Amino acid sequence: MGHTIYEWVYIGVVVGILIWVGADSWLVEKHLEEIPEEATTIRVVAQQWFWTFEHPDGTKEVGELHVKAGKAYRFEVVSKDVIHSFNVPYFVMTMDAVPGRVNKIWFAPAEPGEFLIQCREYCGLLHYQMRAKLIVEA
Ligand SMILES: [Cu+2]
Repeated sequence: MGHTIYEWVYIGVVVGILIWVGADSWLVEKHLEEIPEEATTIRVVAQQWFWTFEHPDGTKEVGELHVKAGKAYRFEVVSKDVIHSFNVPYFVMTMDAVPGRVNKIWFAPAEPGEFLIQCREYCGLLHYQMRAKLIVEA
């Protein structure tokens, strides 16, 4: 009893669909994770219990981050003490801040506005106060 031609066609169609869906999701993921060349790098420093943001020109902001709408930003997320997590709920952006490591994530806000930045990893007594404000300027 061998396989009939119909069984081989069926197997071929199923395998084809799996390859197509797999390739498509791979492309979407690549697009989401690939940081644009022109993105401005901002260093995000987490420590108990506040955020510091360092711009390319050396200026630092504590508890506030000013960016411009319509531009792309690459965040290099680091920690000075324990594990934290950089989280901007509005942009569904989360990246762990791990001592000794530089984790990267990017975004490109389209519209001006003010948004919450918070720590999403319990990091000690005042974890709940570890917040900052993201200000997207026009
Ligand atoms: Cu924290």
